Amino acid sequence: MKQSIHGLYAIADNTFRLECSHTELAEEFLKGGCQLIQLRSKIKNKKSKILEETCKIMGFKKQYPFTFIVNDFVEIALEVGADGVHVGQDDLPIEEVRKKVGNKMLIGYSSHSLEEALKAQKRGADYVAFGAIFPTKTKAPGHPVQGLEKLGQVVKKLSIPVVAIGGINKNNFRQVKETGVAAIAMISALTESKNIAAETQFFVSHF
Ligand code: TZP
Ligand code: MG
Repeated sequence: MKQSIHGLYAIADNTFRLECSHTELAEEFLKGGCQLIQLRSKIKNKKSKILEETCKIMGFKKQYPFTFIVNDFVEIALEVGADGVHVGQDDLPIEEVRKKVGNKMLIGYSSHSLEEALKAQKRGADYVAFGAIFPTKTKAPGHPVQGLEKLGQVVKKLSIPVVAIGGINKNNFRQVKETGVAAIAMISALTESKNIAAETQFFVSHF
C-alpha cells in the first residue's frame, strides 16, 4: 500500500484551466509519466459529471499504470473501483469511510497540524496530506501556511506516508523533497503550465 503514495501526486483540478476537463488533465499527467493522480472537483452538485469523468480516468488504466484517488466522493470512488479516496475535516470521519471502502482502498486525509495528522494516522488513514506548505491561491485567503519546518516534524513523527501540498512549484520543490516526504502534490504548478505533460515529466524525473 505504502509504495503507491510516492513521487509526484498530480491533482486533476481544473479551477485554473477551465478549458480542460478533469479527464484531459489526468491524461496529460499520465503522458508525463505520473503514477499517482487525484480527481478533485469542488462543484458538489455535478455528481453525474464527476462519475462520468472518474469512469473515463479509470479507463486510462488500460494504457498506463497509476494509482487513482477520488477527492470527497466516496460513493463514486467505490462505484468505479478507484484505488482510494481523499477526505478532510468536512467529510465523513475516517472510521466511517473505512467501513464503506474496506481495507483494500486507500484513505488519504488532509491535515493542518501535527496533532491532526497523528490523529488521522491513529484513526486508520493510509496517508496524510499536510499543507499548505507555502502560500497558494488555490486555497481561500487565510488558509494556514505551515512551512517546511512543521512539514519536517510531521514527516518524522508519522509512520504512514506524508504528502506535502500547497504552493509547491519548480522554485521550491527541492526543499520540500529534502524533508523526506513520500510525495508532493500539485495543482496550479502543473495545470497552469503551457505544456502540462512536459511539466509533469520534469517533476517525475526529479523523484
Ligand atoms: N490543500 C492544501 S493546499 C491545497 C490543498 C488542496 C491546494 C494546492 O494547490 P496548489 O495550486 O498546488 O498550491
Ligand atoms: Mg473534502
